[in-house]
Amino acid sequence: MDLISKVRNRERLNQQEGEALYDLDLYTLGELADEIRREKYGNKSYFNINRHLNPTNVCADVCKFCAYSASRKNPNQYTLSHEQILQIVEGSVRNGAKEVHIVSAHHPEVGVDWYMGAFAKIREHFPDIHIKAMTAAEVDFLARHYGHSYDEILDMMIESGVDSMPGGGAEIFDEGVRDYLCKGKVTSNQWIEIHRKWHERGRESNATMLFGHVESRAHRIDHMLRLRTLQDATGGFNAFIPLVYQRDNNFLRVENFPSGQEILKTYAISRILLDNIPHIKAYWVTASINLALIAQEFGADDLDGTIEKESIQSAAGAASAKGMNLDDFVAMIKNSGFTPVERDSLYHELKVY
Ligand code: V47
Repeated sequence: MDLISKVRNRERLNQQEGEALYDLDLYTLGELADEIRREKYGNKSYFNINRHLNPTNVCADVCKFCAYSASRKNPNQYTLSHEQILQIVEGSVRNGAKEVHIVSAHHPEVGVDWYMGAFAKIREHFPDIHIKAMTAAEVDFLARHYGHSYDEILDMMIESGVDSMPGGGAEIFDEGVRDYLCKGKVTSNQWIEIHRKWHERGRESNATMLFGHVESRAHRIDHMLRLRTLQDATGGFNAFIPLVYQRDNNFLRVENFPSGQEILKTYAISRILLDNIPHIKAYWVTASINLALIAQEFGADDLDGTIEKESIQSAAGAASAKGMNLDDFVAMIKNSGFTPVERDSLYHELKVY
């Protein structure tokens, strides 16, 4: 059976077939992904009202693509106190945020209690806010550096009030590319093990893929298929988030950046291959808002959120430092022909605009 018929019959594709999807023309691929997206969600596009918070940029690891951590290129170190973190969350809650998305660098001195204490304080003062915190890279770092098992760190997170885990730190699972990008950080198998353990605790998480740097199409497909295998076992992933590499202020030399077509194809292929991960998120921060809006027609059903302040990708050149105004966001989704639906962090619908 040919590839297009296989997709239309909702049959599972393997590595080779996944790679072959890239050879289809953009419109055919978009149509196939859009059929699946509309079957699941019709005209709805999801977003949430959230706040990104990055409590420290002091990092023991060196990832070549990172412009956020304090380094030779960014000598301005900071580490927020719990009081400062609480003040920020208080302001965001006042502005309507229902989720705080907390990702830190790998601080070698503050101790596990600084991380967990921040979550516990937020939980104590704001019992209703959803805390999405700690990438698997942070879990691995805290475990290794401070002498704990993954189980201990994950249980501490739950005791401290963390609700779900973000998808960061996945980068590209291929071991060769990963060694080149971020040797010494959480390995691919460890990233998968940590999410498996989190899901086994009845908790949900997301998964990212950083692409558009030195990886090949085959590496992207391999990355998606490793996630599909874990999802078959646990069902704990809510969303897959392809992150488009941002090039400024870092140590990764890249010759060829992906075209808009290549980015849209990657969204569409993820929708087709990841038949068991419900949501494909076009993270407007790295796709740019215009391409993210178009990605809604290429399989994506989620645009992340208003964010309020963004530090990781904006350090590398993305136009996201100040987040997105809610009214503008809603108007843009409407003008692009979709129905904006505000969701909570676990994708329950809160408001249809
Ligand atoms: O893992 C770092 C990426 C990630 C760059 O779970 C870069 O809902 C592009 O994981 N260009 C952290 N990306 C952010 C993240 C995330 C974002 C939004 C939503 C969710 C979610 C998770 O940022 C890291 C890394 O892959 N990153 N540097 C860069 N130069």
